[in-house]
Amino acid sequence: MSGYQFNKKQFKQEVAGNVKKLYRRTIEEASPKQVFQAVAYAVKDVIIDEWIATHREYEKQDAKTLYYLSMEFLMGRALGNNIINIRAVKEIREVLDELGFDLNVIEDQESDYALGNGGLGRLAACFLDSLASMGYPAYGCGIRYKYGLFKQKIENGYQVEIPDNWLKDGNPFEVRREEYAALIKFGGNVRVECDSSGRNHFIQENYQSVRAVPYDLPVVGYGNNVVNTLMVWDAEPVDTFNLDAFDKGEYNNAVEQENLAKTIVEVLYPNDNHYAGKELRLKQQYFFISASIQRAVGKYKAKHSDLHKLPDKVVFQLNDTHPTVAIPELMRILIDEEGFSWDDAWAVVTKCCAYTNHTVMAEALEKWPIELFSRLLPRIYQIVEEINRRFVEEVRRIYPGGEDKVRSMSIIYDGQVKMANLAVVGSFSVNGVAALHTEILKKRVLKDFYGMMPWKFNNKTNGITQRRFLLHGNELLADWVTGKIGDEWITDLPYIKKLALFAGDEKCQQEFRNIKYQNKLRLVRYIKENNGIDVDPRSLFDVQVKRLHEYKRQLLNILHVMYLYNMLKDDPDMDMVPRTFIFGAKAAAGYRIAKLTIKLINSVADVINNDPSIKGKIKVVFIEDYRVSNAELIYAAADLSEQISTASREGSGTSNMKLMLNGALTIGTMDGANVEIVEEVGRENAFIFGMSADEVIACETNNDYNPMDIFNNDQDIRRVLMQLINGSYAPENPELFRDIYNSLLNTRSTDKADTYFNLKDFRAYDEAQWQVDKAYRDEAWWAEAAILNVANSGKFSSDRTVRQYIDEIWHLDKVEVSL
Ligand code: 26W
Repeated sequence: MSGYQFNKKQFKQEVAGNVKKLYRRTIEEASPKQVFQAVAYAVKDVIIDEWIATHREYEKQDAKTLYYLSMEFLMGRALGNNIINIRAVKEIREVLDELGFDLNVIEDQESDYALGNGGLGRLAACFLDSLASMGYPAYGCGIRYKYGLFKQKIENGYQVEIPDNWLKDGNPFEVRREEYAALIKFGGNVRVECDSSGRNHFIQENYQSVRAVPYDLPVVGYGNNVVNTLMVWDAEPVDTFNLDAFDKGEYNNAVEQENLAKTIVEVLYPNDNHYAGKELRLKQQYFFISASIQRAVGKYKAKHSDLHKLPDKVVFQLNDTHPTVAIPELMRILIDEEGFSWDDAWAVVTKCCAYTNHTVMAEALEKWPIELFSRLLPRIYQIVEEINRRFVEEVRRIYPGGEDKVRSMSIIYDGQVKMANLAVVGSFSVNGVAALHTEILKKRVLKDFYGMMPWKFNNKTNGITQRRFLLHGNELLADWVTGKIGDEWITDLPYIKKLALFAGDEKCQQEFRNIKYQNKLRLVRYIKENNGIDVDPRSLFDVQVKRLHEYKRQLLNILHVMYLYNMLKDDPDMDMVPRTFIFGAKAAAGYRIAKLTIKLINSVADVINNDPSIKGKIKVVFIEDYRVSNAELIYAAADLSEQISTASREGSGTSNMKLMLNGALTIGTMDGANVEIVEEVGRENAFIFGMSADEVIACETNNDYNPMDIFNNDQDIRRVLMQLINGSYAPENPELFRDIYNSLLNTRSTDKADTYFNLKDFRAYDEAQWQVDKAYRDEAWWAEAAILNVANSGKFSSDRTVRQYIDEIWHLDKVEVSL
């Protein structure tokens, strides 16, 4: 596949040499952390030549380039992935063995690159892996946050957020690219100057500025010599405290500029699916967008003279609305700096930009107050106003008297700048992230836009990279699959379908069960070390790992555990398959009810795990600090995948795919990509329950759900709910979970109760859970279904997703790199 040969001997010398150079120690004296650094630099040496060669090839072919604009890239750790993708796992493991170190231990020394919250950020990382592995020119563009997503500690059952100082030991893989530094301007005012030819010039003055400096990170393709780039921007003050500033008495301004530079890239906002309207966040957005677009335009101009043809060579993908200022920023550059007319600029922008929507949750929609937006970005605001003026004119032309349409589609309305509307108007493509989600966008959330410009709308069902989530995360299963069908699945996941042939074979089922068991032992050890809880590896591992959000319904899961526990208390001999309920979830720091749900899960865990009377039939484990690196351990060990969001709310979900790929069966609602998972694997190999998206939406529209009726009529549910407020799980403070109880019933105010339909879906969920219990007893059936899940996961590779983006949106040129 690739021309290069890994040279073990040279690599070994380099590792030892690096330890000496970096730490003045011999390899025998080095700590695992030091060895990690030394190995990482040695790997970087291998990568760097490919990196240079790749970009030389891109230049030579003048290939069309994707800029994937995203506030978040949840990359996880780099070393293990890079070693896999340069295809040197075996060799490097041997080298380390010979040096007396264990590769796994060395990998564990690296911090996760947690520059993202959850699904959206990890999707961006998977796309970069697929783009490089398929050989397409692409840059990721983001922010080099000094602090990534907080680390989670559980203290007394509560989540405590610890700053994630991921760069404290330095990052061996990054390269600072001083030469691409860009100036970013905030605030001030816009002066209009008319030149002799009657043309207006817009000049921003009295602004504050920061210098954006990119750090490039290598994104290594799998065995193809391609190395792409993730550029993340750092902020630095612009000549602070220069004499000029003092002379002019601008001391304050100089200090403010210095502060701006310090704060702007300080920390990733930990909100997921919730818009908070913070000024600093808008600064972050404009900061990395202006810098990235400047770099893209600069790169284009180095080779081409006519910016009108920019769309032939450049495409910007907007990962949700967070990068939407790209649209007016590119307008600004073309008009103010390049002398374009409005119409010419608009023609270019609307051929370069494409927008992905990830969520229909109303509270996630970004709407900036005009006052804030125009104060921070005065010139950009003028441009947005003009985009809006022209767009509204067009709406009125197409729909005479259609003021309802003007209201719903206006970019500026009700004192706010609506970023989703701007993204749709300024893009040539608008896509959802699963078939159901895209339909909901077309029929509801963006209905009027769909009516007016249906050609823009398309679906791109999400995917995940099998190279990280099977090849790296589950070596045993990966080797087994390769042993059965060969290794084509690594670059062509649908090939894994061949495994279906073996699903019914008893010996294969036994092998599969053994692998699952080994992976469970690995997770049991991790849980023992990190949580101090003893878990029975023979129990059914029932896993729900994802951000904590009410719509994802971790609450439904834990209420059901409480209900099972009640049954066991009533009848300790109740016949059930022993289960370990595994949760992993971070809650946004300001999301009260989500944090309280974490406390509830931990409180329930405390009671149940310490009650000998139930004979260990249920265990509840909350895994602290769920993140990409420990996710890989969890997926590999899972039997059951909980995908139980309120139907219509989950855009796609991606943990559903990762768990399927690792042979877990899904218990879930018909939501997001679950619908397509079931389509692939067959309803008989999953446990589907609950209201459909249409039913949820109808129920909301007609307002005909009263959870109180269920509470009054279902004694089991009533009992569980009463336990939230009678101190069963919080004897020292019986009121502790009152807010959760109220969110389900809302007995006090006129606020709507249980907007996520927990109680309405409870019985159906319980029934599905008993089907799981029954199915798990049939070892052969379960192993067959699990293998069929792996075998039918082919559609959910991000290689497929990226292929569709390329064919239908990006139209990139493939590049071959040989060394
Ligand atoms: C403005 C605050 C904010 C922050 C993050 C709003 C919205 C977000 C993201 C869109 C949240 C997110 O990660 N959404 C998830 O995206 C995944 C990738 O497409 C989907 O699989 C998930 O269903 C969706 O919730």
